Amino acid sequence: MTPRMPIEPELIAKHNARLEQDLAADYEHLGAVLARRGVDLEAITARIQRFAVAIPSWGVGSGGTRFARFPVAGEPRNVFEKLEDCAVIQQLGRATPTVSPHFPWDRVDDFRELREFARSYGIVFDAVNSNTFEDLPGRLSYKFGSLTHSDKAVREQAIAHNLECIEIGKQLGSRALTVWIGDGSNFPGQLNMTKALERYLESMRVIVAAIPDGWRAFIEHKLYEPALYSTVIADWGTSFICATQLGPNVQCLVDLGHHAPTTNIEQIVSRLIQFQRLGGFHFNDSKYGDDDLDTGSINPFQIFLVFNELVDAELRGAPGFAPAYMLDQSHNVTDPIESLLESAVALQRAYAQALLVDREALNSAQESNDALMANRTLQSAVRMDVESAIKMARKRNGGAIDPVAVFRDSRYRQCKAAARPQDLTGKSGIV
Ligand code: RM4
Ligand code: MN
Ligand code: MN
Repeated sequence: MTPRMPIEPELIAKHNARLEQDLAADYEHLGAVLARRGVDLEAITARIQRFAVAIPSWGVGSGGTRFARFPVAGEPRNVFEKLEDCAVIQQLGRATPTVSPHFPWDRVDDFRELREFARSYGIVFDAVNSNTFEDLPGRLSYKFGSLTHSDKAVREQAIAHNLECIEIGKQLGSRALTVWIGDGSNFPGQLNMTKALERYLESMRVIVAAIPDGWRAFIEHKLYEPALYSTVIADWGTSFICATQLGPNVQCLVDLGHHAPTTNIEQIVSRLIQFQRLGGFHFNDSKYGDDDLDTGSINPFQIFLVFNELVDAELRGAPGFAPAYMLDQSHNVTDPIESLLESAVALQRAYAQALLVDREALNSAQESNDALMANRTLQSAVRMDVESAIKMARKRNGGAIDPVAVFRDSRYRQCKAAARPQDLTGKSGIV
């Protein structure tokens, strides 16, 4: 079955035709530069073609801050419309074939129908995300925690929600559950830190027991917010300890924004790979905290260094290495579709540059304590302009050479602004 195409394929073809010649020349030049270094460009392009990152369903709605949210006209009002936008991103960018849903935000009556709807666009579902950080009317409150709450009834409600997410995930064809909790405290002394973690483990044991064969559970740490003094799963150390306590199918998820500024995230990644607990990533960028800015917009070098660790693991066949990639960002001032397109490219760029690192040279510089040459090896890879390889990979995968240009020219957003009158009580994005 040919997937439904929200953008006219002729429009992509028309744009590509205009850019093809320049791309061919740039690509040929890059091929020659890399050949001098003993690198086969075709092998790099083939790897970029296989690179995939999931879109979070909530990412296609406008985000917001504690102060305000400025919705983009025509933003999706429900999960079906979110999938339609995700299909645009995949059709143009060809790096995002999966969508990660969040519950109860994406709740529908018939999940089989939802799966079929996604399939009609060629999209499959990635990890299911549970939400025990927000209250629902008529339910017990998570104001003082969920899986770690002092009241057993609240913990049971939070556990039941995660079990339900697993059931939904089975119907959607997901293979993982991501658990992020907002539990923690705002005042020193408010929480018994030991008891809270004990209760977390107790609750998670019940959830993990329900994880189907072949699935993984990802636990996501975050150092602050909404709890502003302490969080129960604050850092990778706590996350790692919990994963090892909970079982081999439980792994740590690294959200780039969930660390203190200046934290050496690539080293965390290396540790988690070494001990086979790297579940995957929520990619975004940040300046101050969990800013959820677009991937690569603030510190592209950090993303490169993370990918340097990932490529190292990939090439040496590190045991148990199968990280799941997802974007997790809040688009407050841009069109989410454009931001997500550019963010996926930022990851492809970091990946491609990491593939260009001369691993042999790096290893020999490291072994001989030649710090300058080791760093120069990384620097010379990160300075390479790999844009033509990324564009070629996208074109070969059937996408647009310049996805944002096609998106703007398609007037998709303007059409949706008319077709999706906003219900201002509807919720999209992280608010
Ligand atoms: C959290 C965390 C979770 C995401 C929510 C919306 O800060 O990053 O992954 O599900 O935001
Ligand atoms: Mn996240
Ligand atoms: Mn976050």
